[in-house]
Amino acid sequence: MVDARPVGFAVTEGVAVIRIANPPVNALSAPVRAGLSEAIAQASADPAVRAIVIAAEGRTFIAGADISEFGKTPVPPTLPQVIATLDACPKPIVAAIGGAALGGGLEVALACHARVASPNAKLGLPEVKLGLVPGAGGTQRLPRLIGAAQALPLMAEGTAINAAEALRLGILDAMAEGDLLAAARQHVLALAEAGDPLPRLRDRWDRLGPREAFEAAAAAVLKRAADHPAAAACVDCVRAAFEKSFEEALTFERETFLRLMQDERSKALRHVFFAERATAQIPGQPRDTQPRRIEHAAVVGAGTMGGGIAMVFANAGIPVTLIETHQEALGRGLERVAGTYAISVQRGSLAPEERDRRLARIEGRVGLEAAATADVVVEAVFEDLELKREIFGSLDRIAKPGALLASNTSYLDIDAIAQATARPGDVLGMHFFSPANVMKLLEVVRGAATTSEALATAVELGKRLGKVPVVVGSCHGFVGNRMLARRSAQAERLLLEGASPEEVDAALVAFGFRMGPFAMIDLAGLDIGWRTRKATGKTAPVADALCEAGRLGQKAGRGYYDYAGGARQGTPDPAVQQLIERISAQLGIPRRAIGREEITERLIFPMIDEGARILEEGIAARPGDIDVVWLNGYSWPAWRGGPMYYGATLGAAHVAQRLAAYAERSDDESLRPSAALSRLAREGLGFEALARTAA
Ligand code: 3H9
Repeated sequence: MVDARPVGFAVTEGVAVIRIANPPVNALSAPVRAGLSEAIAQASADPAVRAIVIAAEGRTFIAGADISEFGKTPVPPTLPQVIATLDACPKPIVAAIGGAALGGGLEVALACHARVASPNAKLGLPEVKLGLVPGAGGTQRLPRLIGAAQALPLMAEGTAINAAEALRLGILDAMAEGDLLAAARQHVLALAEAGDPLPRLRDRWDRLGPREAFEAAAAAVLKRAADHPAAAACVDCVRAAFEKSFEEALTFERETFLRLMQDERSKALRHVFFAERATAQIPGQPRDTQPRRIEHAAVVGAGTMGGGIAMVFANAGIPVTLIETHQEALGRGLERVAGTYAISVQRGSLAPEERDRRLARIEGRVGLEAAATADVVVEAVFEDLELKREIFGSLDRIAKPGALLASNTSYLDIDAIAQATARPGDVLGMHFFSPANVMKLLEVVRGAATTSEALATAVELGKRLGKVPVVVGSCHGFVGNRMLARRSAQAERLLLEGASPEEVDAALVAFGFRMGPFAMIDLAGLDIGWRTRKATGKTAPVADALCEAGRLGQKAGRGYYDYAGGARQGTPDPAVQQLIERISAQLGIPRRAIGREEITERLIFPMIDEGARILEEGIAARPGDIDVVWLNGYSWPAWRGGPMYYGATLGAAHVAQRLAAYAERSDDESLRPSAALSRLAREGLGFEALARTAA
């Protein structure tokens, strides 16, 4: 019979092996903590036990505290209590680390007397990414092991390091090339036999290193993460190691951890953690769906986007054929790719040899016939439905059976594209975001006929490419751009009602975005939106007038702002203000001073409203999926959880009521709350109620 307890205990030849088995990642849930405490007590009391090894089943050692327990009433023993038991144990204990030892997992290992790991181990204190500090002694023990100046950046940035690096830093005592458990047993027996006082990190105040070195590291951390409360709290906790006794510093760390746990920013970051993982579950997908093998890719169109997508494949080790209609266009595309890699080499973020390996995986070819051997073809040509249908019609003839046929369209109808082939089941959207080799988001657009297998293949491929794939339904603009269109329309409208571009931008920066909408459009170029508007018969009076005046953004030296002399930071331009005022007058829109609160709400609330409609139509499966789209594709500030999470914290009723008031005040019917949002407001429901309706 399989032992179902989450902590196993077995003694062989004087060594007790305490083995954690809590799939999928051995998180330190309440039963694990209780089991660990009991096992340590049992091993301490058993005269047959000379030494102890803590090990774990599966691919991870321990992924840390159980994040799903956060915010709930703590169930004893708490992790600090378990670690105190470890610390007080009179017998030597070694952690046998196979796979990830993160957060509380590393804290357990640090409370042991030594650490032995397999080469695939990954160690880190990533709590800061959840808006927290390590809360079970990590801020005190790691500095006492490798020095405060070395330990601080690891926890304040939350980066995980590999076993070789951990060995170099002295976090690990030994690396096990072969049998990890055997190596850990050998190590712990040697400690027992030596009979020396057990090495406890709590006593190693001497290893903290010079205070000045720590303060210099602290200044660097605070400069990089000036507005990150958890990073600043890490600094305070490590500083306590110099100023307080070990016990006092542990109490300070615990209080800080519990205080941050209540912080709205940490709650939002925890939501992000689970939302990102939930996107992997595709609604309606049979559990046993097997993705197809992808060994060779083709990208049609060597423009900026196509070249970027080819780089994404090459970066992930997948050979790719970049296809153009003419040699000149192909040459330009390949040059652009080589130029982008050259910049990375210049900056030191890419080794020249690795650049060469990546470039060797990209083969340029003229003519669609070159797509014949590809397992996946990504079309990335101009946004023209007829052109795309023509290409897919040809691909249907050329591509091998079972090849995934994907379009990188940003807003066109996937079904209309799929119908140009006799294999619509293999057709879907793979919408990359610009720059494709940088942005994490991948909208995987499911057509009416797309098969589960094709969908699973695209999602699996997206992960292999290092992207965050989110499955969305087909509609104009899908999830991200459809919501962005609502924000852009209000940004334009706010200008006409009296706000300046810099006031609109400043409001979104204050909200937490890195850039406002106008600075962003200036960077991307105004012509992109202009072309789309022309193709779809839409207008945006201010943006159109700027384009007609040749103000196409940074690349033209002028857009919403002035970039005279090649400046990267724009300055307000009186000519733009005059142009806006002239259009307001022509359209008869009265101008007034508009406060920051109204600007922010009129930019953000219509997006939340659109998100509600997207859920009701089943275009997104869960509110969290929409959040993941905005977090990874549009730099929504992570500590605000995403638009739907933010909307939920305010409540649908509040958002709907404000939108209705703005619609009245501005005489702008597009601000009226949708039927979907109004229903939630009326019935006091959360956004997930809409997702259930759609399922
Ligand atoms: C902490 O430790 C605080 C302490 O300092 C103090 C305490 C007092 N809890 O990522 P995956 C789930 S804070 C609960 O897809 P991978 C995850 O939701 C913690 N659940 O796998 C998913 O569930 P589902 C510090 C967790 O192989 C499943 O496991 N630690 C946790 O790509 C698979 O996850 C961290 O922040 C957890 N801690 O990557 C580490 N971790 O299948 C967080 C995972 O239902 N974890 N789940 O969707 C990770 O970074 C990755 O999960 C890991 C595996 C690298 C371990």
